[in-house]
Amino acid sequence: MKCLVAGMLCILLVTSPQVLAQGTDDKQNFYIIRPNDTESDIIRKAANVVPTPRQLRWQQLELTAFFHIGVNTFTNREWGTGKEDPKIFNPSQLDARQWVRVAKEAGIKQVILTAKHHDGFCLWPTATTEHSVKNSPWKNGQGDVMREVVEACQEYGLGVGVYLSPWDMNSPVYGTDAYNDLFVAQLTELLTNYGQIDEVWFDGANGEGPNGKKQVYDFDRWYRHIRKLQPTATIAIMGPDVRWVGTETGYGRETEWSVVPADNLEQEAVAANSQQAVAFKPQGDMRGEVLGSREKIRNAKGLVWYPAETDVSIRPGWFYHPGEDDKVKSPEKLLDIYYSSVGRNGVLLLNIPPDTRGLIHESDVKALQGWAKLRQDTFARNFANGAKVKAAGRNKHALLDGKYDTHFTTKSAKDTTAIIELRLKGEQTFDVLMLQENISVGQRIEKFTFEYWKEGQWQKATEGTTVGYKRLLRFEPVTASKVRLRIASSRLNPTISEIGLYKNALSGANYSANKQE
Ligand code: FUL
Repeated sequence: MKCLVAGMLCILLVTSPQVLAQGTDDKQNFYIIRPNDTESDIIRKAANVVPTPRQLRWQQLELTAFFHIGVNTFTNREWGTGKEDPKIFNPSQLDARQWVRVAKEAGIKQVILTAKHHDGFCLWPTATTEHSVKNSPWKNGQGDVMREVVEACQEYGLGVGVYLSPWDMNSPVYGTDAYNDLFVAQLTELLTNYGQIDEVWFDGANGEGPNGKKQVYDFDRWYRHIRKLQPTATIAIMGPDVRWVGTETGYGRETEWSVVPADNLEQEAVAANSQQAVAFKPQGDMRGEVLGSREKIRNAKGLVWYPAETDVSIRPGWFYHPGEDDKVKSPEKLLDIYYSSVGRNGVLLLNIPPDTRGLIHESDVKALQGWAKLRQDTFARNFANGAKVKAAGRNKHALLDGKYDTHFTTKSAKDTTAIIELRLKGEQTFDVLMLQENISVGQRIEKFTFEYWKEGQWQKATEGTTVGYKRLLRFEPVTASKVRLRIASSRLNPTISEIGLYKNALSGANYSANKQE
């Protein structure tokens, strides 16, 4: 991932974010900050930046998975060399339906296949190179892993994405202009022969090819091509729709803004294209502590919706290694990761690497089942359900109606604080708070406290900064019949779509607090 970081630092030319509407108070996917904008103009603009429909769909997936499989699975390496003989790719029992079923049973909504990793070996019978499954003994060279994954996803109703590594250690044309053409040809095959593709995932690794040369990637051309062939697909990481959270631990930021500075917005292009395709260039190191704070956006030239994806592997490596069968993350660890990724306004991308048989190993299946059970047991019952809501604002019933699209908000845009009091149905015991903002109107909440009534006064159970699409907070178990959420600061009238109170299925000190890795 070091290479990815280096890649993040390089300039990206990004095409086609949508301008959703015009005017100062309208919802847009990005805003240009004008030199005469005051600080409050900037805050107001930030509060009106919204996701595109493809970004909103992606955010609502919450859980996605990676399947890393390829020649590395058979050489027991993490990175190949590009010199591997295709004949080593020979999974004895490859069953993509098992992969997708296991993912689905764990609550995962979309999977991404490593169609080509840095070694250049293609998991589909491409016409662009001989370095593919068609020259492997697997299914006598007649197999197509991409096809099997896509068909399994269609059968089980999951979204499907593709990881096509820009770095290619095998291609003889890598390091020349011809490689950008070859890459476009590979994208064309993957994005036209397999039906709907929902995500295209690029990492930033940019090493040397077989002739010792490095490639200048024509990202702009690739993005335009993807938009043309699969307009609903999100382009992730080295792409305009989704950003890397900045670590591979599975732990996102406590304060996670989906609206971040885009300092090299192409003002001319924006003006020229207004409602259509617009060019802008997110750039810079995305690993910083808080990317979208008031301090960070104060001097921004533009603001863009650019949400975080939190990727981590269920094992120490991204590819399967038999020596790691006993190092699979436990259900408890995966639950902690869930709270710290999905519960921190991110989408989790959990890698589950198939083994040399071409199956998800028993250890991983067991861990995933245990993880799903912990989540089901925890979130089966919302102790706030049936509560009587007291709040000055509009649409109180939306808080507990189970519908993300409806939300509570204060009376006017000027009311940037709120108190929402819930009289629960009798005394309840809980230790998890779940909050959701309706991000289709923007991300606004900056600071909140959650309190419960005990011995004649309000006591603090927990507090937080950003909410975003979903915020989960754990605290010491509380028994109370009256609780309240105090929103102390928001960039515009705050919205809350849903509020939940749960009892963690894992009790004990270890998981009663919000921990960092
Ligand atoms: C990185 C790659 O170098 C790793 O091998 C892995 O595929 C990870 C998800 O992305 O950039």
